[in-house]
Amino acid sequence: MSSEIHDKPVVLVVQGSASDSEALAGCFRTLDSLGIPYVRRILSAHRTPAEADALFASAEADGVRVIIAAAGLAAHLAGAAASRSLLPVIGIPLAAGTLGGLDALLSTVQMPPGVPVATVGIGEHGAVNAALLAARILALGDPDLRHRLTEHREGQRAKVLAADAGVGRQT
Ligand code: RP5
Repeated sequence: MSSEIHDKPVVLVVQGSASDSEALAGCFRTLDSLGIPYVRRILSAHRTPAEADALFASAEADGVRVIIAAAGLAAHLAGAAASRSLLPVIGIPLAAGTLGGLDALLSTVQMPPGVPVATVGIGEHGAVNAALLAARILALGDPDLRHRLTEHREGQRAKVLAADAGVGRQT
């Protein structure tokens, strides 16, 4: 299992538009930093429904273990993935229009029972958490990745404690 995870892409990241790239930078950076191989695609559930459907339908057979789908506005991409595949799907709602991402959040999170999407927060912070959530899922079968996740968490802790040490304390 462990070697399978290291040999080929195990995360499929699909974004609904090229315009979503900036918001997703942290997702890709986090996957890279944890050494998780991924495939990145740009497909839309509304503008390229046939291509998106084919991608999701074949993802598991292609070796993918977790799908991350990011879209803005009436975001249907994560739901489309979850309806076509039995893989765990993580949805990232993006702020792309006048509603600041609330539209995408509700479209992504309010799935009907039977078709689950694990929805993270709106935008770039959610994008980082999507990568970390995918990593936690994969780490269930990959002790090396679990170790890297532990180090990542320790790094976060050290950063906060260093910041705390750098400010004056009231006595
Ligand atoms: C969504 O519509 C995309 O995910 C993007 O967030 C938004 C706007 O897309 P573009 O018009 O910039 O291609 O489907």
